[in-house]
Amino acid sequence: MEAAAIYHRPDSEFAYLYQPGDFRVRLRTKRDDVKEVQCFYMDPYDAADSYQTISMSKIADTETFDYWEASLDVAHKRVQYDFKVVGQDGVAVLYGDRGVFPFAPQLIASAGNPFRQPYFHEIDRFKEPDWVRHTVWYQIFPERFANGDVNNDPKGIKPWNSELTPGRTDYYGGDLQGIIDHLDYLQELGINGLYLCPIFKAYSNHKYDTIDYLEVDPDFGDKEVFQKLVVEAHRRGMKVMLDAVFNHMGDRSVQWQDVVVNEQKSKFADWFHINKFPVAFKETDDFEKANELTYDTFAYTPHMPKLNTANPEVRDYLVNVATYWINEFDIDAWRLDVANEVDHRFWRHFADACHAAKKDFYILGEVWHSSQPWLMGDQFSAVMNYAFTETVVNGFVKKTLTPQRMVDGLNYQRMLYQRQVNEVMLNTLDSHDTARLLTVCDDNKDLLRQTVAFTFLQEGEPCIYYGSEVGMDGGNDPDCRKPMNWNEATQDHQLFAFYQDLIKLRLANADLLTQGDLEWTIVDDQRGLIQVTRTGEEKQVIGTFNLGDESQDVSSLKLDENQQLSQSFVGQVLGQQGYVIQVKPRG
Ligand code: ARE
Ligand code: CA
Repeated sequence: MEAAAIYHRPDSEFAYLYQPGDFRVRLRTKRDDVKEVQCFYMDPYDAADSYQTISMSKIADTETFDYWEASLDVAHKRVQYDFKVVGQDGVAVLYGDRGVFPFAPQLIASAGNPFRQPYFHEIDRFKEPDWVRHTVWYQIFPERFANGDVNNDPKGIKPWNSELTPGRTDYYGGDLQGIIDHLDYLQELGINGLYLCPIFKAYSNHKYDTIDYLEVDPDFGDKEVFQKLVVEAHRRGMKVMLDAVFNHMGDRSVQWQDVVVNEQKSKFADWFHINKFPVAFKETDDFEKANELTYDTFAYTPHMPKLNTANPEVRDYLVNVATYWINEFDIDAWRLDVANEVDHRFWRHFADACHAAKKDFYILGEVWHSSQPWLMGDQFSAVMNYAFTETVVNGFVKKTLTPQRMVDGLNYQRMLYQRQVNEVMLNTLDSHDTARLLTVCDDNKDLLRQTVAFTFLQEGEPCIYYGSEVGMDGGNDPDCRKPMNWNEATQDHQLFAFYQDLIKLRLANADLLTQGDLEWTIVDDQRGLIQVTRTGEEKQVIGTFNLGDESQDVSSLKLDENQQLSQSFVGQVLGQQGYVIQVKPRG
């Protein structure tokens, strides 16, 4: 047995309070190397009376690892624990805080060896906002969704055209009133979470170069309209998430302009990361990129000077912005722009202030890679799960991963986080920063439907990027930001119905699809078949997908023919890009 591969770490995704009183321990071992794992645990101050043992179950495996988990019934608020690990070769070791030892019963729980969870503090527990589990998100780029008020149109807007690639500096007049006017449309679609890209006063059409965090951009309307949007959304059972751009400000802000003029003497000199005065840069032919910058920015975009969030003045200013929109407008969540480049201490202050303002507030970080440092319960609730959904796209669409490798990748990422974190991740297959899924699918709508259907069965919440539901396409930014297609004649109504059905299924089984067991009941590279089975208290949702390039006879699976959520499934034959989703009583 590969004892060196055995891994556990206390106070991490390997040992955590899932829910009050439900303490989960995980162990990682080399794939197929271990046949059983037992956990011995007790209260360190009452070992004799509290000693218990439990056998751990294998909950996931990847190409290299097996993952074991158990829920310890811990009556007291402390626990010490160690593991008996038995290899396929019969070798047994005891694994604890001091490493691995040849197993001997008298070693169990001996003074020096067990791991410790010193004391369970509810305040430390990762508390997910439960409402997020019952949400399907819809992302809106406000400038391009709907023009509800021509009086706020910027000068020189282009005619509303959902076919043409917008220019980087084009305006079409989208605004908040336009969103209000289409809340019934969104309610008919069935989504119940609005994720808006930035709406505060800023210079560009994307508003990521903020001028004033405490004003709605006049192109989009004003605070009164925004208040109405929130009220109307809440009336329809929709939550509202805004975009907090705290990594940087726009260079047309009062603060930055003061630095340009007064240099070191400016009272905002320490609000930014300035390396040399005067602040300057050398233009390049790409106006988003500059050379010889004397200050830090987002990417190398001179128009986005990076904020010094370690400065208490900046921290207080931004935390005040965060709580202002919660207290005055009752928003439900913040999406954090470039979240991974802002310091952790700031995010802890920010999170405490948001939760003080609204207990079940949702904090979603934009992080495109593994995000454990932000997801231990003191900063974010979740991240935009790009890493996860890129694995889905690589398996279903780009075929750079076999079904097995894709499942391995999904499991690997699931095991990076505590269970309740995975249950509130935002799973988006495309966004304002990526090409649209239909374009990535090369306009193959069957393939799009199959990929989306699979994503709707995962633990995290799906997010639909505006216009996907009516078949909009688009390449990378800015082509993925074309004005919404409101032309009934060219909207894909079949696709709309597909999304409606999927959203209905998701919300009707939200508890099961977020918290139910997840088992890969079929992963067959030869036939290109994947089946994921989600199991709740009374029901199961079983999704079977054909990722191969041939039809497959699946009669042995006895899939129910008259499943309304299926594609290319006839006579127990599952065609290419076929899928069938069954909901049935627990077997
Ligand atoms: C402009 C150009 C883009 C170019 C970008 C960066 O249009 O083609 O890629 O500059 O040089 C906003 C506007 C963008 C504009 C940008 C700069 O919406 O149109 O893009 O400002 O002026 C990384 C960051 C991630 C960031 C993306 C864009 O990690 O945080 O880059 N996303 C947020 C917002 C954007 C916004 C900004 C940041 C700036 O969502 O809309 O851009 O406030 C890989 C990497 C990721 C990388 C990702 C996308 O996956 O792992 O780290 O994201 O590609 O490039
Ligand atoms: Ca307008």
